[in-house]
Amino acid sequence: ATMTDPAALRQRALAALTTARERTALLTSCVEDDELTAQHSPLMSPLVWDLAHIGNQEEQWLWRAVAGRDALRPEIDSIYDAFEHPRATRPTLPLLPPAEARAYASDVRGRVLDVLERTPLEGRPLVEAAFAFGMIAQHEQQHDETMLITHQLRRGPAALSAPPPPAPKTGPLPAEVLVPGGPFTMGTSDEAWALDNERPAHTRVVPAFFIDTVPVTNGAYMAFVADGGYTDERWWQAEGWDQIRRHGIEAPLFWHRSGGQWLRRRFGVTEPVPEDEPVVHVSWYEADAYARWAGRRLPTEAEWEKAARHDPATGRSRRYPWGDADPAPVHANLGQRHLRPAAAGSYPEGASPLGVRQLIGDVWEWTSSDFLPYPGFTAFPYKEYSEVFFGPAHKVLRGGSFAVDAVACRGTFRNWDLPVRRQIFSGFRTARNAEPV
Ligand code: AVJ
Ligand code: FE
Repeated sequence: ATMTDPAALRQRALAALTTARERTALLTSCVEDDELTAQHSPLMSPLVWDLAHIGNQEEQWLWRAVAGRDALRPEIDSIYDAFEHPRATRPTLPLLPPAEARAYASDVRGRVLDVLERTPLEGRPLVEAAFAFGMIAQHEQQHDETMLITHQLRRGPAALSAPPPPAPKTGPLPAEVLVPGGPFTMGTSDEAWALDNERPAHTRVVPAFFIDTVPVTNGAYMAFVADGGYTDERWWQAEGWDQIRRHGIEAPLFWHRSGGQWLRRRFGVTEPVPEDEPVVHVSWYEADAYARWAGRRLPTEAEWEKAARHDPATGRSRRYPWGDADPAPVHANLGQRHLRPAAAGSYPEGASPLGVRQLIGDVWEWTSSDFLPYPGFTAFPYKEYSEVFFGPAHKVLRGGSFAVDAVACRGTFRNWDLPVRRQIFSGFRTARNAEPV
């Protein structure tokens, strides 16, 4: 079945919406209701805000926009408008209490599944109608990642657990991979559920560069810390230096030193920092400082995508590093199946044609690039998804973390955040020029 077959589209939308709701239900039922209304960090919304916001976006885009029906709860739209209320102030809003938020989200979902079944996708602009369902499934999964971040920030005993990722089976890998210079196709014009900022496909010329085979590990990052990386201004951009001084930052978020070793709190459990795992919870400034200390630099966004998608044998850009097949568990650590990144060198079957590993899943990877529109960008379906964030304030992250569902992760997928952010599941890999510039 192809993505132009209405039955396949309907089936795919149903599966994506159902998977997202199962995750949402788990994330909002594994703690007591009082923990859903509490604010665990001023950086995050109360979990119950995310829950009703998920339902409200679904109501606005699928019930109202696609089905053309009247608003169910127009009076709550403004409470769940992310632009009207910054996260820190959301606990002060007249939020729907947990039981009502659950009932609202499930009422919307029941109606939307009915719409999905009855809407003749055939008779509509097929891609647009089908896109709206995919967009809403991705939106819910993005908030499921946001809610997992809230769980990570939450104090107290563990509420969530998952088996560890499988141990890597391969031997030593080369430290870096040479990506040859020349043009490649960046972005997409034909991926059905690609969001506005991933479009359109266009040619980029990227000079030859070397990129790390795997993301930077905790062990490598510890060497930077031990070498006085956080006390040597040489490695830091001014705003990053200012941030670590002001907040007394001396290691990634959630690390602390005890009995001569680094420990880390992860989802309510404290453990020694595992040296072979990709480092996570670092800001763009920390990633940038590490790279400079290592005599390297962050890859640009175009370099990252070329390393992930370019197939030198055919000159084509793949959907994913391993090819065009949708992600399966052998390819990448996605979907909150494991609540941690896998050891560096895992997922040989997810490698790119040139042998770069773990580009998809595990940790979001900071790039050196500002979040900017591609040539020919058009905002849809709303300016607030991407367009209002374009500019030098936000840096691009690529590849997705262990917390991202496959529906919201592609070789072309673009995430962005402020360079000071470190509560997100962010890591990085480094690069260097192959030729003198
Ligand atoms: C693309 C992850 C930056 O969470 O702010 C959720 C996604 N947009 N609701 C975010 C999003 C609207 C967005 N990120
Ligand atoms: Fe949202």
